[in-house]
Amino acid sequence: MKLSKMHIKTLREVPAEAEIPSHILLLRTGMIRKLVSGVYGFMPLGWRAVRKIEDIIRQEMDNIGGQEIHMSAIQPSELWEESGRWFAYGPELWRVKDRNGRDFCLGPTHEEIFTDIIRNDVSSHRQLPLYLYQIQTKYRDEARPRFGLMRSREFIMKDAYSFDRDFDGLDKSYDEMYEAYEKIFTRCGLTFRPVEADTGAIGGSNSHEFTALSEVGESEIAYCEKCSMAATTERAEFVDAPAETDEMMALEEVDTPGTKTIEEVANFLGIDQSRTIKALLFITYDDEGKEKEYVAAFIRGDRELNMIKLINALGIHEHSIEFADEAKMAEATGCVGGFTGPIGLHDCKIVVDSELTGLKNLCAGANKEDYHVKNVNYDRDYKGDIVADLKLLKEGDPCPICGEPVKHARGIEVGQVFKLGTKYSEAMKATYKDENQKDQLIVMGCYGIGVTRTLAAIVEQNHDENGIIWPMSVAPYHVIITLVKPGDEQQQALADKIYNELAKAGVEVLLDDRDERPGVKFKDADLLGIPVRITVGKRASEGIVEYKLRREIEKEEKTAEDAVKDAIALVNVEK
Ligand code: 9G3
Repeated sequence: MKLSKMHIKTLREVPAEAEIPSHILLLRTGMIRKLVSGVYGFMPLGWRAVRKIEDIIRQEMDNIGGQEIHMSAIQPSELWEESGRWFAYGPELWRVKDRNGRDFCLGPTHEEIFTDIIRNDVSSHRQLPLYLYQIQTKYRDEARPRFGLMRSREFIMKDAYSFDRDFDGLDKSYDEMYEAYEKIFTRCGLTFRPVEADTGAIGGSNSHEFTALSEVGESEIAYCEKCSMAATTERAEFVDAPAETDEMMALEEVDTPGTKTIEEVANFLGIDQSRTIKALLFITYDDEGKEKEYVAAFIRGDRELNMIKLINALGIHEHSIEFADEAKMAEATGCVGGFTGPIGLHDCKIVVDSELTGLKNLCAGANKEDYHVKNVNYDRDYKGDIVADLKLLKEGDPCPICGEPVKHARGIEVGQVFKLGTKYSEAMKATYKDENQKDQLIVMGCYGIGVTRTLAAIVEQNHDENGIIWPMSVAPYHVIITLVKPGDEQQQALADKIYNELAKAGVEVLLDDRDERPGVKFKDADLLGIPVRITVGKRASEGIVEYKLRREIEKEEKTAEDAVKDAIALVNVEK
């Protein structure tokens, strides 16, 4: 392809909203184009890279027997009413109406659609196991789209669904997909970690998130360098401190004026924060968005609350809970902002972190302005409506498996695999007849890859101050020939010769034949990040060119023949 003919618009400057490298670079290279907030189009170079990622995904899905289909992006509300999810999701579900006022959504995911296919088509055990997948545009009306492709409102996802006779079958399918994912992300040139993830509202038994390590990622993972523990911090288990055997002492109310925070009351009473009980106050909403109930969560004073664990303990959706307005809550429950404790609260759901049930003689708020209570003991003085692990595993906390202090890292969630079990087949009556002609529920798994998010993650992990450094496997082109003086006969002839030999060998080559100063061409070659640059300049008359790899500093002069040979060899090894 000749750069003088390519429809490309590189930018020197980008809008201030582009803050992270991938967003900046995908805009500066002209690979993506913003339409509106959270909605991007792909221009020629960008779309070539997206298709490379898709092709890698297709190869690995097909290698494990996946069959590609392509479902509609628009989905009738009836199927979501059957699965019970139509009312479960808030404004993030992009609802639309047709000309007759019928309700649809732009699909954020396709569990209902695939289950509907299967319940109509599968009737015998002989048809299972079955893997169907698609590469499809998805819609989620994010409240705060940001970071370009990282969190957009329209994006491309590969979503696969496995259908098995039983849970053993699901375990096998899950493992096959898991391994296929490792191959996909390795081939895409990503540094990633599969981590245990929260199954959240989608339910099901367990799930893994494939996280591309990156400081700008929104996912936070906890991992142990000593054992194999790796989980999103939302999911990470946290082992309770050992139960204490001290005598329970008598309750004692103490005057603690103005000590609204854990730190203040611990300092005031000269005790460690781990000897206090922290209260966090919430209000929950039902599916119609009406106020449901007040919730008071209690954890050890030096711990942090893990909101996902609280939400899972309450069995509600993420958007059905908010921090309470303490004054309003006080009237209804007797709590006192800054002095709330578990004793004496009423008309409020008490959720207690499991660790507190084993600790003795703690200090808690007295539900009275400027007062705390000492020697509070679970069971004797208060009980929880719900007792569960609510703790957020922080950096340095003990690994739940081996006790070693855990490490934290940030990353970009590029893939997620879930065991769904029979959540959808039960709701939508997707069954098959087993060997004894008995109806059985189909057991499902679902497996997503954020294709456009993967593109952004690759750029996040592969760039320098001059631009992108594409891994060969997903590079929009393998080689760029920088022709210093297009008007010069000898340079033009040599460049054309190299171009044709590379193209004939199946190398994807870009010829920069623009009427631009050499410096601009070199800067653009670095910005676009094409893996191999061959410069045809003043030594063309001697058949000598300059050969440089984008990911290395050094350049070397070699004959045009050697440059062609080396480029073909490198591309064949790395693509
Ligand atoms: C919705 C909206 C947003 C959502 C979902 C539903 C995330 C939703 C989870 C999944 C699970 C898997 C198949 C591929 C892999 C991921 N955000 N999820 O279900 F209505 Cl608005 O999408 N789906």
